[in-house]
Amino acid sequence: MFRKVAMEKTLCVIKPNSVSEGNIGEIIRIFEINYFEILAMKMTKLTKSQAEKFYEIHKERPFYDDLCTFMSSGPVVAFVVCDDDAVERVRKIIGHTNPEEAADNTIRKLYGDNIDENAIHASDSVKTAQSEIEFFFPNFEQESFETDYID
Ligand code: FUP
Repeated sequence: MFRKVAMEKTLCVIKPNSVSEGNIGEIIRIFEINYFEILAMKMTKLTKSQAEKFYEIHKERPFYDDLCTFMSSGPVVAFVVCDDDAVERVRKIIGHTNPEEAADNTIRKLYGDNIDENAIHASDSVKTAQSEIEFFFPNFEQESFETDYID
């Protein structure tokens, strides 16, 4: 039975501040205890131009250059999670963009340093998730073991 195929997927990126502060494990654990299934994961260091491409949608915003410099300043951990309603549920557990405004126990509240270095990225829609998964995992649909997942 191919139960996982129809489930919603989203992309998360543990940002360089969380990696350098030693919070990868704690953050992943939050996804596990919330019953998300992790389908793919990779540590990588983005070049500045890769970060610019990933955040292209923000290119007119005043923080764009600093954001891209930060996102290319050290390794990140990108991963794909799936669940019913994954995009919405993940946005809820990561919390508000600004850690100061984030709800208690959200990832950004727990591990974000400030609005610029807010610990984690997560896709904001199903459509964005598709292109962001493709960005970090270009062969995801072909290679993912989800297609032969046996329940
Ligand atoms: P979010 O979807 O919660 O990640 O928030 P946005 O799409 O509004 O912003 C994308 C990223 O830009 C944030 F995660 C962090 C960065 N940002 C800043 O660096 N400064 C700001 O004032 C706002 C956002």
